[in-house]
Amino acid sequence: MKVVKLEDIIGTEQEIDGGNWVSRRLLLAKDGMGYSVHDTIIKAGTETHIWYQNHLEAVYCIEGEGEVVTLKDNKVHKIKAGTLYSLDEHDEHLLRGKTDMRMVCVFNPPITGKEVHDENGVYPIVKE
Ligand code: 9YT
Repeated sequence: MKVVKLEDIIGTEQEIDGGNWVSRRLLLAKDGMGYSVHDTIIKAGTETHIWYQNHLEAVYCIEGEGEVVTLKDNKVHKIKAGTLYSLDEHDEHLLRGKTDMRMVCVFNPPITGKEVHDENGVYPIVKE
């Protein structure tokens, strides 16, 4: 069994500053679970274009509030602590933080840690 503490991830290469967000990767592909788990802060006042064409992601908000706009239908989905959204159709979306939001994110397939969002908000598949 493995125990991972957020305090041990902060300040390491498993903490990634994406500009609009900071992602602390608790579990990655190397951990062999078949998914990755991130504790991510979305910064207040930001809007991020995201389109995970190669991944499925579930996002559970545990602090703060904001919204997700799905671009295929321009629907605005309010997000607050206790709300989960699941990008089950690789949904292209805008993520807006009204306040700082703290999100627990699960990716399938798992992130390796080397991905950066490209100009289309996409994470490529990285083979380890
Ligand atoms: C909620 C979301 O997709 N934020 C962007 C960062 C991503 N979750 C990550 O790499 O942790």
